[in-house]
Amino acid sequence: MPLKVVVVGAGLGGLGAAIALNQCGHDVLVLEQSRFLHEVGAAIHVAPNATRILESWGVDFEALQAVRCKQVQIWDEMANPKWGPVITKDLRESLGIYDDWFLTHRVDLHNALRAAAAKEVDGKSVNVRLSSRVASVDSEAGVVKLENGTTITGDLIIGADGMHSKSVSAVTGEVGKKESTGQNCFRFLIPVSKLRSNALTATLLEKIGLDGVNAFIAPDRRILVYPCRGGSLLNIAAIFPSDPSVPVTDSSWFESASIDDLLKTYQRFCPELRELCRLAEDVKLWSLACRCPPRTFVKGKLALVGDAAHPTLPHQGQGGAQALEDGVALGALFPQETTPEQVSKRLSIYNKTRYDHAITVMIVSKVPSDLREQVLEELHTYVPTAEIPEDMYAFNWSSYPAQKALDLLAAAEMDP
Ligand SMILES: Cc1cc2nc3c(=O)[nH]c(=O)nc-3n(C[C@H](O)[C@H](O)[C@H](O)COP(=O)(O)OP(=O)(O)OC[C@H]3O[C@@H](n4cnc5c(N)ncnc54)[C@H](O)[C@@H]3O)c2cc1C
Ligand SMILES: *[C@@H]1O[C@H](CO)[C@@H](O)[C@H](O)[C@H]1NC(C)=O
Ligand SMILES: *[C@@H]1O[C@H](CO)[C@@H](O)[C@H](O)[C@H]1NC(C)=O
Ligand SMILES: CC(=O)N[C@H]1CO[C@H](CO)[C@@H](O)[C@@H]1O
Ligand SMILES: CC(=O)N[C@H]1CO[C@H](CO)[C@@H](O)[C@@H]1O
Repeated sequence: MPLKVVVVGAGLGGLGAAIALNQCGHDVLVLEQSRFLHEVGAAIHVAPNATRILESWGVDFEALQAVRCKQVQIWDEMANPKWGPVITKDLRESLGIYDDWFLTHRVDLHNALRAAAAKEVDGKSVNVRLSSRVASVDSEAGVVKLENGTTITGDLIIGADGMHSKSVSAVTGEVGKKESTGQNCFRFLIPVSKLRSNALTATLLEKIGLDGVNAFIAPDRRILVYPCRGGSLLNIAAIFPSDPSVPVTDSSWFESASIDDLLKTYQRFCPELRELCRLAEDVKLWSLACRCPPRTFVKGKLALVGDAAHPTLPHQGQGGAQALEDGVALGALFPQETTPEQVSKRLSIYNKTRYDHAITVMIVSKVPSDLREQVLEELHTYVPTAEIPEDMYAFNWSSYPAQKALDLLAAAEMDP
């Protein structure tokens, strides 16, 4: 008998878990609050370990309209080279990792996952129900209550409702409080054609190319630039110190900001970068507030995945990748023959597979890479034995969650 799986939230993490569990032969229902009419977001990193997972699920790479990332270049705020290209082909060779490394628009990735979820596997596909907002989850009974009063019962519940998760409270017993990290982020996209027809930004484009990530770094603020959608759009994320007198709010992905504020924030940057800011369209403000992660990812029949479990900030470009890793681990742990009685034990192995790794990436992602020693103490409060990874590329690229889950499962079965 297949398991009845209910997934709360159809973001990247929820769709990923749904695809993995449908491929195992389970009956998967996804409840999504929105109608996907205004799916937003800028570009997103899809690192080698995430592309590996997408490939194993049969996600259509063409549909991602991705740009293959070749390198990361670090510049100062005057657009002078600082450390030269950080990632070259050689580094990939030294890590022995050759899976694709993509830069893609979040909407393209989301659409590609939706298409994969709609594909039938052995006569079954994921059932996604839109306009279905979940009000609460009972983790022990496996009951999800919708805002319209309907209740739905499952053998396995996946809490994939993101940064502002409600299902997390079914695990922790409290509403996750947001804390300021002292940083905010402007996000916007500019058509590359528009940048090419402006003398200042055309010069900048020529310098940085369209095949990688470029970071322009001043001591307390930075601008990150990379292409997506086949190289026709440039994505900009600009991180700067937040105003400590402004209280942390439940900021949404839809909050807007003004070009004037953007220009003021980067007035000390070189004319080419200021021009880039001036050409911005539809600037969004992402308040980089952080929610404390829960002490466990599982309780009763409920497993948290993605930002609900580990609300990850953008410094490592790993938020999306970690959400997909959660899904592939679940897929490895719930083969077709799994019975409802086995769910709780399997979930404790899921927690073991993912907790330390995802929390390490999450905590390290709160600060720029060069400052990661600063978060060691905080990391130790969640993962006492954790070390700050010496090389974040090696750490975040050499993660094989499906294999790890299978190894832990085999060990647990030898020693029940
Ligand atoms: C609109 C949007 C824009 C984003 N833009 C960017 C970006 O530009 N760059 C970046 O790095 N990251 C962005 N992210 C975050 C990024 O997608 C996540 O960090 C990462 O993909 C983890 O995915 P997730 O599935 O855990 O969370 P999310 O992708 O946030 O998905 C959570 C899903 O759950 C749904 N949901 C929430 N509450 C409920 C409820 N009560 N009932 C039912 N459904 C619910 C939401 O509508 C959403 O679809 C964005 C997220 C969203 C939702
Ligand atoms: C409530 O929402 C669910 C999920 O979308 C739907 O199946 C159900 O018919 C709705 N019930 C009512 C009373 O509107
Ligand atoms: C999940 O893992 C964390 C970290 O190892 C641990 O503290 C917690 O107790 C685990 N939860 C369960 C239910 O095993
Ligand atoms: C996607 C990716 O490779 N993420 C990060 C891994 O680690 C390096 C080094 O800290 C980051 O700069 C990458 O962005
Ligand atoms: C989780 C996952 O996809 N793991 C894969 C990571 O990549 C290696 C080799 O590229 C595979 O063997 C793993 O299965």
